[in-house]
Amino acid sequence: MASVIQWYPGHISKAERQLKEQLKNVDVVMEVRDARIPLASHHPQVKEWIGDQPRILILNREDMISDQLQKEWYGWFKIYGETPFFTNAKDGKGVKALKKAAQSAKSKVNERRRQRGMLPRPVRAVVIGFPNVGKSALINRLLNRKIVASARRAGVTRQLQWVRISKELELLDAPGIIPLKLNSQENAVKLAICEDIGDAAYENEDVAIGMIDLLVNLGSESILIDRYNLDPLDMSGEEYLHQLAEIKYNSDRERVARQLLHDFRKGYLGTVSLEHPPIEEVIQN
Ligand SMILES: Nc1nc2c(ncn2[C@@H]2O[C@H](COP(=O)(O)OP(=O)(O)OP(=O)(O)O)[C@@H](O)[C@H]2O)c(=O)[nH]1
Ligand SMILES: [Mg+2]
Repeated sequence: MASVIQWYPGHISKAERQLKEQLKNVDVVMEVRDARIPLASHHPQVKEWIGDQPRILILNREDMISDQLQKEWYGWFKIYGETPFFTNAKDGKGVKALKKAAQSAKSKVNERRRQRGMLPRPVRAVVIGFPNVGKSALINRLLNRKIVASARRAGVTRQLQWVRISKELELLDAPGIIPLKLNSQENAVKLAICEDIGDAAYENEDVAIGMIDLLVNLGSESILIDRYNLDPLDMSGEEYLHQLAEIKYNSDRERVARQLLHDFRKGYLGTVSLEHPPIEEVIQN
């Protein structure tokens, strides 16, 4: 029986409070999600927090999903009146378009200021999202220099930090914010697979088993067959993990679990998504 995944380190509740206060001072909110799991990496309270404030939706780690799937997500979000920006905060792909979008918020802000007889100022944007989705990396890209810490671990940014170095843009880096309770364990497993929650929250074996089951459910079992030469179709995720451990790792299940997760996270399994736009819902509505 897999243990329940919960992860809510102390710095997050403080950051959430401060973030809500700071939101009053910003012109535009950049909401970053993980392109591999745009739904599971969505914080359900974002809309309530930001109200009518302009928001730019960013699906980062675009390099980790296929071009075809990017098109599908783009179409899906468009149905809901949203325009997602796909970015790779590591190599900068898509960041120019994002700068442009922030720029247009700037002209609006300054038009209002001009009407009130005030001098123009840089646009103020806050970058929010789940932990480890690439918020700080994106800020470094937007500003073209390594100004805030960014690393492969959830919970790197612990405090809100204004970065004011450009005449055009002032950015507020925020710690990853996650709901107090992860109501959907299905989503929690996806977050764990993608390292968008800290590894203290889960057992590698549970998460690796969840990943195998998920890939099979998504019809992506060929990825596993290609990589590990073992077909998961006639077995559960648990059996698959056990068999693979026997064949390759001297029955060391922890080791095979780590390997599976590592291979996915490093992109060795290819551009694999863990979510697809919920098409049935669109057809029904
Ligand atoms: N492959 C890939 N890796 C990325 C991308 N963006 C960020 N990363 C990597 O993801 C890891 C997390 O990046 P951070 O910028 O620290 O993420 P964060 O959202 O600020 O994380 P917290 O501050 O912990 O909430 C780093 O190792 C980045 O190099 C991307 O577009 N593609
Ligand atoms: Mg950060």
